[in-house]
Amino acid sequence: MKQSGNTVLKALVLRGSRNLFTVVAGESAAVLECRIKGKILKGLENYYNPLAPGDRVSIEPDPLHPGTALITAAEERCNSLTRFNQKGQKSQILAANIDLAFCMTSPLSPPFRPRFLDRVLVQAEISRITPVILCNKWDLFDGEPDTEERLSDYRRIGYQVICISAKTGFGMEKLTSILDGKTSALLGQSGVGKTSLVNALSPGLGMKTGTVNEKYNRGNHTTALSVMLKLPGFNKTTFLIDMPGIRRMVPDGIKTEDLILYMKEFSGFAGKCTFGLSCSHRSEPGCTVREAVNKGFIHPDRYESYLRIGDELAAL
Ligand SMILES: Nc1nc2c(ncn2[C@@H]2O[C@H](COP(=O)(O)OP(=O)(O)O)[C@@H](O)[C@H]2O)c(=O)[nH]1
Ligand SMILES: [Mg+2]
Ligand SMILES: [Zn+2]
Repeated sequence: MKQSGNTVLKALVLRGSRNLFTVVAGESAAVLECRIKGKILKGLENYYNPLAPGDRVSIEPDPLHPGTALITAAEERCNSLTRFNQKGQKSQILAANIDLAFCMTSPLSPPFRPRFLDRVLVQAEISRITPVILCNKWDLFDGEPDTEERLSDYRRIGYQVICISAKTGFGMEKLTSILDGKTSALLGQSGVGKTSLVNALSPGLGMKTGTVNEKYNRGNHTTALSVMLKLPGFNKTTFLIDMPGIRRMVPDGIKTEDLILYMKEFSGFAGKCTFGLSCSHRSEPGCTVREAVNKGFIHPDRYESYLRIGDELAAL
């Protein structure tokens, strides 16, 4: 295709900051460094970052500078995983066009944090991306009953939970069978082992991993940008997006009153309370959500997450 004398190619964004992107293009799978032509992409002006790994774009290779190109347009996305960027007060795109969101935690080092998991699950639901809970570092699991109980509750409400160890290979067969042929994003706090998992799945890539900061028992932020990788040895449409550790996952794209719709076991109660859709599920009489908590259908910790995420949404 010719356009104003320049060759236009289709490309896939592998990584990017706010103005410099790495893409892979064409049959030759050439990797090119790109900037956006005219600096702004139509339709994406209101995002914190215009493009993310997984985005599909049109590019014009720069004949004067081999290995570089200009991005001229972005294709419409099937979906995008976003979060609210508080600094920029805008939606930040973490990944685009993905099939699975692996919500990654660890039982220890860093400690199991279901509260964080709930936020990531809500965001995946908002984005209409199937979440799968991955509990890595299972080799460190000490049998803590609270962790077992929470993981089994996530299974009960309908999430797939896979316990793995990037270190020993435990659980990897199950994981590889579900990610084969798909584009998946790895979401989780720093130090849970996202990059280690990428390396375990494709040893040749040798991505840099961090050591868990002993003092705070938190990881250092080793991966500064999200990066999309093609996994060798799998179906050729298998990609993984390794993301930087997310410290704060502020929900993006919903109103406070709609939060209930994005929490799996809560959603069936929407509109069923005495005060109908105007119930905040906090103190109103005849609240079916609080009744479900009392009856054990909704886990008290999930209800606590609901309250906290709701407070945060209301304060945005
Ligand atoms: N024991 C154990 N340690 C792991 C496992 N996976 C990763 N680690 C360690 O956890 C630390 C953080 O890993 P990294 O992959 O950088 O985490 P990321 O921040 O989520 O990308 C490194 O010291 C890894 O060696 C695991 O399955 N078991
Ligand atoms: Mg990492
Ligand atoms: Zn209610």
